[in-house]
Amino acid sequence: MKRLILDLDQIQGDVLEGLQKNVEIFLFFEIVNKTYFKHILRRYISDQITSTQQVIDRQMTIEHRKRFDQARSDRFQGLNLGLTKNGMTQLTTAGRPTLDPAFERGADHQDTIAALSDPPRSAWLKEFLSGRVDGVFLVTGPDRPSVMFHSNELKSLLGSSIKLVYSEVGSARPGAERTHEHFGFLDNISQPGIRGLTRPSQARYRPDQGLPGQDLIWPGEFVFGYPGQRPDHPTKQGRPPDMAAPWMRDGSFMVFRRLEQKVPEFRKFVAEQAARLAMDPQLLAARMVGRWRSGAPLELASLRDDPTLGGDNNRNNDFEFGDDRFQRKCPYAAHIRKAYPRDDTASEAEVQRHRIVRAGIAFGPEVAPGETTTRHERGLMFVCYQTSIERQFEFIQKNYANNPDFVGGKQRPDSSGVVMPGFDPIIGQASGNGARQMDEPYPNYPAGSRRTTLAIPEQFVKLTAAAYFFMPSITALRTVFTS
Ligand code: N7H
Repeated sequence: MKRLILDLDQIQGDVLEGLQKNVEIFLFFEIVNKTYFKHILRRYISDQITSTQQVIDRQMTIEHRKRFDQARSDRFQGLNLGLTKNGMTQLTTAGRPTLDPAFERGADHQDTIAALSDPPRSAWLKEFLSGRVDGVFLVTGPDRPSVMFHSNELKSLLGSSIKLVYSEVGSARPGAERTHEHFGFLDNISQPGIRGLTRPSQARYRPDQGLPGQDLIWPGEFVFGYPGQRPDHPTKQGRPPDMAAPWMRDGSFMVFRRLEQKVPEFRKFVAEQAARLAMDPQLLAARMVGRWRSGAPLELASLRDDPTLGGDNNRNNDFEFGDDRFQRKCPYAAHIRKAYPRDDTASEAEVQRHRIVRAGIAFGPEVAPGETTTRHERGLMFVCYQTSIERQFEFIQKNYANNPDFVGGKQRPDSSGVVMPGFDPIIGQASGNGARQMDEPYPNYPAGSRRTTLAIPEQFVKLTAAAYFFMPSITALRTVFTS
């Protein structure tokens, strides 16, 4: 078989590996002078775009320093650029082909909002809607001053060629919460492994996995120009995704969603509902997510947190759901079981066609003392990459998280009927902001048959802005979009 070689110098660095980011500023802009913008992009910016190869080299430096206990901190700057359909139209003089239908519709289209049960645009951030978003610069770095410095430099370079529509700074949470999102859970544990990039940690015994439990996925699911998954087989090579133009090669679609998290409200809800159900609040929160705050998965630690397991990359993702037939260990509706059901449906091959690479970052301050209802906006700048927005991100949101019938066809252990799992309690949305519920918040593990339901009257994760971007290859940025 021909060796699969990814052009890592061409693929933007955030797409497969994620730019190194303690802090990241998102600059959403409108192009006001396209000739000037193209000139600056070609002359000064395209050479500064961070590639996947650079991200990998930097990661090696970081790991090398860690291994030899060298104290020097790394000060890597990152820069990536995404364009919306409007931005692409602005920059392609001779017209452009039609791309992915979801991309062409856009995240703010009425049909997209209706299909995803998103809040209406009237409930989105006013600043985000204050202009046409043509593109986004992602500027990343080790701390806020350096990211602000580079983003100010970039803005002055771009001068009057753009109008800044909206910007937001994301940053890792402080201290021990550094790698945790605002509800308190360890994040960024499970990502698809990428064939041709992710090295199998046990090549001999598990050639189709990166870290244990991390299934390898064909790169065409995330980057154009490479083989994708085969619809009828979980590991065999499939066709590359269709490209409307050759310049799509090494590019990827990015979904951006600004998701506000109502942290005090979430904590209060969990405490009250745990008291009602006579269970440990930490266990209830874990059953909503599918992992404990430490990252330990319920499939491997069903009743008690196991922080050593949570922090062990060789074990914390090494599980399936199919053998947990009656949701005794992890509810069918738990966020990670909904978002990536692994082997729990009739076709694992099909599930593997709905994967995404996530690259988000937290935003907003810590909960202040005495903040019992949200006073300061905080949440997740959610970012994910794929080659089909419809089949990947939108499918997960619509057909899994928002669909109370998914996963379908599961029986109760006493054969008393079919289970209705309910909504993903973290990101699921009911149409018209309707009420949601999930099945089995209380664990029947290892045995038992207590039937419980969690009614979730409010949304703890609220969409406040969204957009779809194309992340072109570095050569496409230097040529097609700047000539
Ligand atoms: Fe989710 N959370 O803190 O509860 N997510 N997520 N997510 N998410 C994951 O395994 C969270 C969101 C996925 O491979 C973890 O890396 C929050 C959206 C997928 O097993 C935690 C928000 C979508 C996975 C959270 C949010 C997804 C995943 C466990 C919003 C897509 C991997 C850490 C504020 C539509 C599943 C980990 C796997 C994991 C949380 C958003 C999808 C803790 C708070 C919008 C595919």
